[in-house]
Amino acid sequence: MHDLHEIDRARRLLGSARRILILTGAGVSAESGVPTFRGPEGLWRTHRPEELATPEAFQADPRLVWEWYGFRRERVGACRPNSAHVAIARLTLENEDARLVTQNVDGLHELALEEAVSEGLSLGGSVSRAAPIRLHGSLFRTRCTACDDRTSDRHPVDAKSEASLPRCRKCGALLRPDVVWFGEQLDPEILQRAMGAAETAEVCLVVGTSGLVHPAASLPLLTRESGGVVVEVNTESTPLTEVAVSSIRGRAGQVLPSLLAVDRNHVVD
Ligand code: BJW
Ligand code: ZN
Repeated sequence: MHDLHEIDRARRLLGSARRILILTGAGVSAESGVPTFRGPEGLWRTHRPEELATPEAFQADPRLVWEWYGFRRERVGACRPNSAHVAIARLTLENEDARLVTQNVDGLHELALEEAVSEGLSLGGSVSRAAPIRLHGSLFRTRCTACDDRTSDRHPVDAKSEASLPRCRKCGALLRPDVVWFGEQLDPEILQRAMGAAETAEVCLVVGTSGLVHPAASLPLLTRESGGVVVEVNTESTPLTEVAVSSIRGRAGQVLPSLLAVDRNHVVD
């Protein structure tokens, strides 16, 4: 059971802030049925994600890597946003100074946002501002290995042989998932936006990330160096626990709805 006193303290911190940055990782989607990366359930067959999510792995065996992404596309395609995604979507729609930065490639934040908007929850704020800043790309997009053409792509992947792998419509070269692998640079414009949000945030709320992968894991440190505070929600402690003023042990889907049901009376406009 999570500590109600700690949740209350964190809720007051969030309630008195306007500029809020929410940084999410795989743990926010765990209750939707999306496997996290680290830990036993992150294993796919006998492979660790660290061995597959690299340009070297793709170069050595594109079929194997595409098979893994095909499996994940199928699995994630059957998942629904959970109450954490919904609470975050509401906050970013209601508070125009809130920003969401995600490391996730599963598209569940986007889906929660679309659903909140179609339920009439947009309170006049811009929906594109509420859209997540995606640090590591998307499972449902591809990029050409030759001409760099990017498209959205929700098709099942035929990874029976190298000849059946997805190919570029423009130049015929092999496509790759449009995600950021280890050792690859993040899109500089996207990283700049995320760093700007981290620097100006009064509170950085970090949800369900191991805090091991950089530069994502450096964003809360940037908030702290700029005079803001860090609040963490995670089932375990992480390297970010020690920089957080408040760290709540619990599941995102259980904690976030009460944490973000912010009493707007606390807010000084
Ligand atoms: C729950 C829960 C529930 C469970 N509720 N919580 C500085 C220092 C050291 C190294 C580096 C550095 N800067 C750069 C590097 C190198 C490298 C890096 O960080 N290495 C470290 C691992 C050592 N970084 C990079 O290479 C990055 N590129 C870069 O910096 O370019 C310049 C450069 C290159 C080389 C050297 C130096 C500079 C790119 C990183 C790209 C990461 N890509 C992946 C794959 C994306 C595509 C895909 O999905 O296939 O991104 S790897 C994988 O890890 C994925 C994730 O987004 C990312 C983070 O994982 P996350 O979200 O934290 O998930 P988990 O599973 O680890 O944790 C889940 C957490 O949730 C746990 O804590 C649970 O307890 C918790 N949880 N259920 C709440 N219900
Ligand atoms: Zn091409």
